[in-house]
Amino acid sequence: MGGGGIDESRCWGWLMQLAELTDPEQPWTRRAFSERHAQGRQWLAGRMRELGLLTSIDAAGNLIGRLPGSEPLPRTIMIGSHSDTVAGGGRFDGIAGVIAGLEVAAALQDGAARLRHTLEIVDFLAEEPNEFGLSCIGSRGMSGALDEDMLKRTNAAGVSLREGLTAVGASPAQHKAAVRGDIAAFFELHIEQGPVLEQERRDVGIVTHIVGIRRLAVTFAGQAAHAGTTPLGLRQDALLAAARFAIDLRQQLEEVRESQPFVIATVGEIHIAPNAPNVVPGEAKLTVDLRSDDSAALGAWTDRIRALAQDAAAANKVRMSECRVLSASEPATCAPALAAQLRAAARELGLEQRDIVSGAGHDAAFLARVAPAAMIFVPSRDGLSHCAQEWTAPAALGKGVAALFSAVRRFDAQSDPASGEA
Ligand code: HGY
Ligand code: MN
Ligand code: MN
Repeated sequence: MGGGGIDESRCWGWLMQLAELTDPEQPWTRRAFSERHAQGRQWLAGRMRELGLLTSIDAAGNLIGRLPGSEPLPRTIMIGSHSDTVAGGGRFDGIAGVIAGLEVAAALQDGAARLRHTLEIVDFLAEEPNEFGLSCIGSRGMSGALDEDMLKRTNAAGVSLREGLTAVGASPAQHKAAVRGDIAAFFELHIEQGPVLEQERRDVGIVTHIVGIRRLAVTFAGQAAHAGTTPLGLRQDALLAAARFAIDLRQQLEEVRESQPFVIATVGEIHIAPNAPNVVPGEAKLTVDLRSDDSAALGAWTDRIRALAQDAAAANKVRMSECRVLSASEPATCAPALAAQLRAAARELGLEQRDIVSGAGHDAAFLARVAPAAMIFVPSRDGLSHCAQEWTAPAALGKGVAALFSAVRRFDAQSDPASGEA
């Protein structure tokens, strides 16, 4: 057994079992809407049922395990995260939080205990960017942030998100039925995906804010031409414009590196056409991932990115033919009362803790639109995430799960039906 009433080795064993359900040629990969992801969900639903949870898929495609409480309280305590991964991601991003929920349910059962509230463990659908160009699809659905235009989005094969949702057992025609108003508290355990907790030798991070994210599609339109016969002065090289843009963007981010609000951006995806060794690139399409803990900064930097792209295009005699917002999530503030429960739990367990802002996006940012939401981070070795090297030691995970378990029981015991909190 681990500290704090949880079973560290059971929790670790479950996590490794689910992590092993990966595309074998690219560990660790379980992409949303894939057969592999469906396998992972079957595995999760099996563990939920073994723990006596009633399993269902809601109208937005979220897998939910539900354990009625000991009292007929109207609202639910929810623990969740996501089981989909980026391509070639790690074994912890997302599933650590879903498995943590399973471990809370199992630890309650070990002690023949029940919460007063109904407990729900959730695997949110498609938290990571995916073939439909939209992240956090399930938590958008649960928080009323999924709309008809999004459902019309199609993947490269022309399949609509509406069809994709139907294929995973959701009911997109009734997706508004997924919107919740009965969640008393939402807790998400997640790996930090950054270096701070490890560097400061902290056991857990209590999240105060979660960044908002905007993903922008930027296209440079030049002219494909022969690599041997087109003089430099006559080229309209789209890749050169994209490279100029990426360097100028990085330069501007360096200038605000130490100031507030927090702003960061990344060009992590680029496609050039015709992408041939003996052809000057005629087109470059890239995605900019822009983040800030301040809404106004997200708007201002969207304008700055557009201006930088236009300048880079002009400097290379090409056009910026597109600068479009692909997806957007607003910055979120975690519920102070729940964060206080997590801090008290960590203190009670003698854990080293600190408050932390999340530079990663999470389902909790959407849940915070409809419920008090809180997050607890466990350290990531070398701060690495979204790669195969992602690692959190069993004991480190166990400390976070123990703090989560304690905070959930604290909230459950203290929330008062009369106050409307329950
Ligand atoms: O990109 C993110 O921050 C998260 O991993 N989806
Ligand atoms: Mn991720
Ligand atoms: Mn994640």
